[in-house]
Amino acid sequence: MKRTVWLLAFLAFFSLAFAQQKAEDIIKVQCEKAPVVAELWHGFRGGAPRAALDNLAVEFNKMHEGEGCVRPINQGGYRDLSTKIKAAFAAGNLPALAQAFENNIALYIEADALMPLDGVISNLDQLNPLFVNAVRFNGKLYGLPFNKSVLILYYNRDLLNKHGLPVPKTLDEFISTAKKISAAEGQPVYWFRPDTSTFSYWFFNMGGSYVHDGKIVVNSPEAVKALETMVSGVKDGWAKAITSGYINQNFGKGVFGFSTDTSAGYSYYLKAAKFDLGIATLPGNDGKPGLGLVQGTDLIIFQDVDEAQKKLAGEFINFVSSPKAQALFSAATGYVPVNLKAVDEPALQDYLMDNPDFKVVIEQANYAAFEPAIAEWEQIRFDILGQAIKEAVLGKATPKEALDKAQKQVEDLMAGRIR
Ligand code: FGO
Repeated sequence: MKRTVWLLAFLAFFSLAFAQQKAEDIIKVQCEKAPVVAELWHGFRGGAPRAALDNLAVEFNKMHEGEGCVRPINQGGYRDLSTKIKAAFAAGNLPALAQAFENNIALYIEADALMPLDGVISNLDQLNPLFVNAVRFNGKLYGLPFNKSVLILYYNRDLLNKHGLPVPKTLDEFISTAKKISAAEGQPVYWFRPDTSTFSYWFFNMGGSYVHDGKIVVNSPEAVKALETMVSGVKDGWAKAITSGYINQNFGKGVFGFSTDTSAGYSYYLKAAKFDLGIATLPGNDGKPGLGLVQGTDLIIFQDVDEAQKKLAGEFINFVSSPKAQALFSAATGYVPVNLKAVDEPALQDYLMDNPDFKVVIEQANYAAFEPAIAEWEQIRFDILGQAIKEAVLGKATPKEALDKAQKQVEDLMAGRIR
């Protein structure tokens, strides 16, 4: 029995790696013959997102044989990607296409590096207006929402059944359910990464906002309360901070009950879970789902490449945002279909029939929240706010102390005093 499981796991892994290699090899051949090559720098290290992106490129290149090819190139994780793009500004070797968060777009606009996409995106009126709005800066479009995720609730259905408890619908119910099960199991069952993404769940749903009177504020009363909830969860034994790797990489190291994590983790969670994995809209307030942070990226086109590459890049963004491409990409990965017509596609209809849970991702996208789209935000969310969250969760400072210090750093940064 054990051997069979191992064999199956090995075969599944091998076939994925093999499929990935195959798509990459096909693209290599496609691009060797192509008169125009548009590079697409991305932050997908592997797994279903990378395979799905490569598959889209293979299909696009087939349709444009003799004309040109798009070549996805992984640059590490998302932050490595933005670091490499900043270096490419100086080196003058920018790609035609890249993934970017909205705050990256704000920064690249300051460098006058981006091609406006008004008149380029042919599917515009089919795209989710929330996502489109987020890529509009000073009235102009600078990105194509591509792989946009939303925070959802992941839960262990076996564990809830064992304890005879329903899926929590409100913040209070969430905490009391996590407390009850944790007490009965003798260990914390709400798992979270002590970072800005998890923090955003508690922060937004406790009424928090990062912008007050045009200023970035990370130490508001709501922020302190959100961080105190995470810290007290750990102290009171109902929450566990996962300090290394993704949550799905930690299954097997204790009893997993819940997490509030990106919908793009769905394929990874499904693969890793040895329990009946459930997903639900986030516990919220007043009978409504909670607000879920939107993550994932948009596709951008850099100005400083030749016209033939820009034209091909424009065709690529239209291809990947079509209803069919979005249906396939979403079903394979857990990203929200950015094209509202994708749900009518047979590929997504079939997927929803087999996986009715997936409706959750589509429903949660109606309760979405964004972080500020300002050029400094990436540094703030990782090096300032992210550090403060870690310090407080690891007990090195109280939530208030950590966030007050972070606020001072934010103000120094915004005043141009630190880099
Ligand atoms: C990730 C990061 C940002 C910004 C948010 C920003 C930069 C967060 C968060 C920091 O595409 P999403 O939803 O999910 C990612 C997807 C592809 O890699 O799959 C998720 N994944 C991957 C492997 C795995 O084992 N499990 C799994 O869930 C992966 O998270 O993006 C969410 C996680 C983080 O990267 O640690 O977006 N994020 N805002 N990053 N640079 N800048 O402004």
